[in-house]
Amino acid sequence: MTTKQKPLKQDLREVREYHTPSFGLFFKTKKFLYSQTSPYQKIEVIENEDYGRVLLLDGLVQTTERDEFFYHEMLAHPACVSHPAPQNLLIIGGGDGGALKEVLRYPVKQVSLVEIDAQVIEVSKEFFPWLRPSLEDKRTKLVVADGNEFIQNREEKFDVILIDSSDPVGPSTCLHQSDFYKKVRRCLNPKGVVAAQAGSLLYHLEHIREKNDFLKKIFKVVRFYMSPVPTYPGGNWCYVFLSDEIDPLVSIVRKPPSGLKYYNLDIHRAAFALPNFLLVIGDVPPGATLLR
Ligand code: AG3
Repeated sequence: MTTKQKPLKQDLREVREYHTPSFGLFFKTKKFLYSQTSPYQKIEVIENEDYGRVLLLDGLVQTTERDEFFYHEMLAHPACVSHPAPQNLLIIGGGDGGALKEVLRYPVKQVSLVEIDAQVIEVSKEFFPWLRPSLEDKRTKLVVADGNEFIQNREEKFDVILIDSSDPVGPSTCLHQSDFYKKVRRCLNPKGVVAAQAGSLLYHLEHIREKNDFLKKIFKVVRFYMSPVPTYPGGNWCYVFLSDEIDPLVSIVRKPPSGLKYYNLDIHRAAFALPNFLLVIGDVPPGATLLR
């Protein structure tokens, strides 16, 4: 080129998440809305032509306006429809408010949301204004604290606990370990249920296997399930349902709330069907036919 190359304009910049050193996801940024480093992590919000507002923490996509419902509905509803009467709920992580929005669709008494990073909550209120009402709902109790410390020696018991952590690296590491889940179990009511995000089917398989091993020593019911999440690594995401009394494939005690975009009871049942390479980690769900 003979002419001097022009600097890239703001609206042509890209944000990338590398899923492996040679593969990843990029968003062209229509607008760069926010970028700051909190005491815990780098927080970024961009706007993309197709996916709308996107929240990234330390360069990892947490949620996008377009596909957040795949993840948040699948984290919240399998647990909520399986519990006879969820009144007192706890969300660990999830400061963006996406999972909170889903559980507030039920007639619950209180939801404590424990987020380590106050700045994530503030950023969400400002740049994801549709999540603001949930974060400000009178049933919501926002606690800025380390989730792991919050449940340490806690007397309060919960009906539903959701673990909406980030990947098993950085500030979230301890939320993927055995000691943490032992504390979670202590905070559960007898019929209590837990749903936790468990990582990418493709990239976190070792973590998933490890988790299955230690979780089985802590909870009587350990059921992994899956859903697509188009912007998360691998495109398919794993969750785990935990309880001592409730099996999500047997106890569906109520209809899901209306107005959901992804979750319904057929999806609920189907989500617990695992591909062969994952089946080894779990019991075969009732009704599943094994051809080998
Ligand atoms: N929590 C799970 C995000 C994991 C995404 N990982 C990644 N992009 N590498 C999301 C919090 C949203 N409430």
